[in-house]
Amino acid sequence: MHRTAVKKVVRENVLDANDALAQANRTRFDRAGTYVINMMSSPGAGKTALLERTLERLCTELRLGILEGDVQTTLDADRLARFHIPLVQVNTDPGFGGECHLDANMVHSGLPELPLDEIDLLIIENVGNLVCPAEFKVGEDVRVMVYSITEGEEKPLKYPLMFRSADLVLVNKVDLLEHLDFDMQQFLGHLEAVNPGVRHILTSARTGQGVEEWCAWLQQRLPPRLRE
Ligand SMILES: Nc1nc2c(ncn2[C@@H]2O[C@H](COP(=O)(O)OP(=O)(O)O)[C@@H](O)[C@H]2O)c(=O)[nH]1
Ligand SMILES: [Mg+2]
Repeated sequence: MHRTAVKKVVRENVLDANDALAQANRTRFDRAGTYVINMMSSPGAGKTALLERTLERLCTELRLGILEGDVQTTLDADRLARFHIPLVQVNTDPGFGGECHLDANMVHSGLPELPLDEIDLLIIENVGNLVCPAEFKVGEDVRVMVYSITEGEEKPLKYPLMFRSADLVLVNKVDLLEHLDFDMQQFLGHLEAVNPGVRHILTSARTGQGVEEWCAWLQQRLPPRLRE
């Protein structure tokens, strides 16, 4: 077989194996009654900053839990520790070869440290990367992508996978609009081209813009027993 064809088969096998593990995670989440969000973005788009805003808003209303993915360090977990909610850090280096994403097995490895039966909503902050995380299901109910306007208008066209797989796109750092040449209409056109009809919300973790709308979206998606 040609080398490229072999690589393709190996890759498909890896993704099939991951899908089976993701399904096992899913069964576990369902049994515990835990709704799961997979939050993805490039490094620095504002996932942790938006999570801080989200926890400030929802902590008293829902039983939340966080699984933090990073290549190294517990820096993001440390930022969220003040909320005193169940939180686990999964580092992909060295345990998982420094991978640029979380896969179903890595998420599975963090679950023993989370009291799932006591968590209504688990938010997984994936490793920062604009491509890899989108390839791996981890057992989530929905995918939320955070996109920073500092990344430019054309990225949906160049790196379509994550944009295409997102159920919601949080277009973040809009407080910086006046300082950038970012063309919002053009960006939204590109987003629509790769993921027709996908919902987006303009957010700023700095000013809090859009956080209410995002939390409302989130609450709408929850099973009826968890809604306000
Ligand atoms: N101006 C501005 N800065 C932001 C916003 N969101 C995040 N940041 C900053 O962007 C940097 C990366 O944010 P972080 O939450 O760590 O991104 P993550 O890597 O996706 O988790 C930090 O310096 C944040 O303070 C925002 O809405 N507006
Ligand atoms: Mg982060």
